[in-house]
Amino acid sequence: MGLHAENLRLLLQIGASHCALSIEGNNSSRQKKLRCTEQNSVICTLMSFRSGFVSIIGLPNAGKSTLYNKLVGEKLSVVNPKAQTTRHRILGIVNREQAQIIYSDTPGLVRRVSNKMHEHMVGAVMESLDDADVLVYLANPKEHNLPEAIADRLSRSKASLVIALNKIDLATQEQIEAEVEGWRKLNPTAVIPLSALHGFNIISLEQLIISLLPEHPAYFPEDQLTDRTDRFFVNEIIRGKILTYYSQEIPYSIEVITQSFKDNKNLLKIQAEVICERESQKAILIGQNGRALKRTATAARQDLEAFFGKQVFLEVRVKVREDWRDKDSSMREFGYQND
Ligand SMILES: Nc1nc2c(ncn2[C@@H]2O[C@H](COP(=O)(O)OP(=O)(O)O)[C@@H](O)[C@H]2O)c(=O)[nH]1
Ligand SMILES: [Mg+2]
Repeated sequence: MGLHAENLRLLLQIGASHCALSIEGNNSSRQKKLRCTEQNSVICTLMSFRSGFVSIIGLPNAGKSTLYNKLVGEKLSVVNPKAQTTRHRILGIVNREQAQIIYSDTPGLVRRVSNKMHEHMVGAVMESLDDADVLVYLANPKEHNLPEAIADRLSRSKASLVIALNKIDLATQEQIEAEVEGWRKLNPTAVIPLSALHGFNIISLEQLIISLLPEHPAYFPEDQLTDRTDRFFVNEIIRGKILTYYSQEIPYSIEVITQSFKDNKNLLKIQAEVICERESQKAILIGQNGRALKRTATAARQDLEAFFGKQVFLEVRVKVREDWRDKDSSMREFGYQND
């Protein structure tokens, strides 16, 4: 395994033959003891560093983005009761003393692929399955089996499978025990009940995940939180507000692009465009006397200020681009390619 000097954690213990340090429980076998010839009679315990990719997958509304934000410790992903809130794969990088965990939030498994954007969303899930060292399948209460497409793909995957039963705050102890037993029959590496919303069992899940990661040096620098740009998060935060404030087809028909992002020390100046598919949608988005858009932009600005930790000046316009969800050119422009 390509262990790199920078990523090794050396524990020096003078005169002792063993140094107890563990990420969790029973991992003494993973500790390698070295005798350092340069330092007379010093025993070094070499603790392996672990790093790898963890994909959170599941049906729409399972709570994947909620869990992802909890694990990453930042609100990187939009959470909303409406299905298909997450459109892209977003990497969230967590650094611990002995490990770097790279989480992927993924779009929910779309049952009916009806446009190019859906194709992209399915592609993003499949890509995250192929890369993963650990797969966390987040199940809803009363869900008893993996979706066929996932089960099929998993049979060919080398990743460890963790079944996480979410929303246990909505279930009784007996129901949870019965569901854990049911899922164990599929022989996953582990089954863990949790509540992403209430932060229950999240630390245990992280410890379990670390124990399943391969020994590997960190993939990303320690100060990097994600693979996405500031502009991407601006788009997502504005889109999140549109999901909240509009109904029916509007949230599914829009895209947001940041036209300009200027960081002037204490003030961020942001100009963004909301792209919709029809004039009628534009009218709804703007609302009477611009009231609907104003409300959306104000809420987005507040979230942007919290996210970036500084004052934000936000300008939002609405534009029509017919059928953008089915055009290759728009797909490329809006970052819907699986690479
Ligand atoms: N009661 C309950 N609701 C949850 C829990 N986790 C997530 N939710 C809710 O489920 C909905 C969908 O969450 P989201 O993270 O967007 O799901 P995703 O589509 O799988 O990414 C939101 O309204 C969340 O607040 C949980 O542990 N308990
Ligand atoms: Mg989501």
